[in-house]
Amino acid sequence: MRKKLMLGTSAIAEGAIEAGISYAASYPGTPATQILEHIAQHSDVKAEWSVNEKVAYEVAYGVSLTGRRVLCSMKHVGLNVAADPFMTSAYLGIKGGFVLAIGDDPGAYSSQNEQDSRFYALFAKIPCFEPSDAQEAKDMTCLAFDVSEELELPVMVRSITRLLHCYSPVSLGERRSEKDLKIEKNPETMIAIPKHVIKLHKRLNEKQKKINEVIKKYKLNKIFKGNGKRGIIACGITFQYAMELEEKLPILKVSAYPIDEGLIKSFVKNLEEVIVLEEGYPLVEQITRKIHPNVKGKLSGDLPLEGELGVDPIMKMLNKTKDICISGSNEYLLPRPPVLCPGCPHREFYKSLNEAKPNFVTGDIGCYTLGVNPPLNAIDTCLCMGASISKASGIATQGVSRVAAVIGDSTFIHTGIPALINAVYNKSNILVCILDNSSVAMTGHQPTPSIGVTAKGDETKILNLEELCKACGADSVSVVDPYDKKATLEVLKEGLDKPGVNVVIAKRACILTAKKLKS
Ligand SMILES: Cc1ncc(C[n+]2csc(CCOP(=O)(O)OP(=O)(O)O)c2C)c(N)n1
Repeated sequence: MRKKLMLGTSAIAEGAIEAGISYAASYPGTPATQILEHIAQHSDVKAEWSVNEKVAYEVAYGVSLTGRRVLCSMKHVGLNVAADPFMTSAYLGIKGGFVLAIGDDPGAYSSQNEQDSRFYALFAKIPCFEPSDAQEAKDMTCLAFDVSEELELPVMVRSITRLLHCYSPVSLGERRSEKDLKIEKNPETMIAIPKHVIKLHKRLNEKQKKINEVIKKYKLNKIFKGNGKRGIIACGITFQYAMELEEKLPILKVSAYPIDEGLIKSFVKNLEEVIVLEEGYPLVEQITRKIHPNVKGKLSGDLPLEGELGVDPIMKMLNKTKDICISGSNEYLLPRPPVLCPGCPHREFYKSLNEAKPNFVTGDIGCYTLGVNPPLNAIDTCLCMGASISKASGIATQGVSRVAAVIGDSTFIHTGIPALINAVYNKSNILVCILDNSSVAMTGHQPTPSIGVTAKGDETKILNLEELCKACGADSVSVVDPYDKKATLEVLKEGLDKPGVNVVIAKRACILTAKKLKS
């Protein structure tokens, strides 16, 4: 057995490789990005960066339809984008094992919110595994493929930044062989049209009992005996927090959902106080409150509802002096907020945009969001990926003039293109600025379709953004180098004053990528 020190992301990737996956699809997003990177760079498994999470999910679903195993990974908010195929795929079920690895980000270290994906799994009525360390992340991902095929359902493996971005030792097993290619056709179970939906939903509901049986069979939720009348229900990584406590309290370790209420009942039966630890929203606490009168957690106000939980608030709640300083204790660390790099082309673009004096600037998500910081103060709103152009259109419908939308190249391809078509179709008067730095810089310089390289490093066709915007019907499309201040200012001023949908593509490679290309 090989033992290696690895990141949680790599552990999940290795679990999938060990399970014999034939393909992996993802769209970058912290903390899940390195799952696909590991597969693409450290194995012979075919892998792709899809243009967004919905597409990644659908590509993965297609692979599963061939009877082969597939891993789809994304960050938590990516699942909002993929929610449409995700929800209905549970009704249809899967063929080859389908595992959805989700990276949640309590503490929003690199995200627009702190949503808890366990609720999505319950919403879709599929099983969700939650490892407590990298070894479990590897083992549970591998097991999730067997469970997926046993239940004919996608299985979610939910983990969080703290686990995914930490190194710990992982023992690797033998890699299993790929599944045989097997194409089946059955309209009643493979086509989600209204006349099949009720039957499909019934089938999904009937699987719920089996999900509980499978979770029991693999002993994913376990009771550890301890001393005293105070017990802990610890979900996922919080099991490690519970182990930090000096006294040996009884622990119910939760690693799989939906959680069997009967198990909680038997655990809390002789306890006077139950502490529920979970990273994310108080899901298990809510259930436990129905069962036991004395529950301490986030809903009781004993632990914070927001931010990463970590160990410190638990120690504080229990009146312990031990200060572990995992999270929140910024007094020990100098803050290091992200900033635009020296020489970043985005900064030069914003200087010109500020000079062009737009009335309102709708921002988007990427390195260029950092234009919000002083001294640039260049953005007035930021919501989610792809929203800049549609928000600008909405503002312009109310007669506000000189509205500019700022969006990166990857974000434009992700969800900006439909918004551009919408703006043209609905006769908006807006300026759309695409900041094309030829990479997905924010998440670690992954390639985009506009540079002609795949996740595996192979050459592929190049998407021409200028031609694309013209084909969408933009009234004007200009390409400028943001380092050329005079030309940039000119097209921005013109674009803000002219009616219609005017597009300015500010094109210059990210300073870090450009450096790498030169060396
Ligand atoms: C739905 C969703 N998926 C993924 C992410 C992670 N993410 C943040 S910004 C970004 C793309 C940034 O690339 P680009 O638009 O090219 O801008 P750059 O960072 O290169 O300036 C991604 C993938 C996210 N925040 N939301």
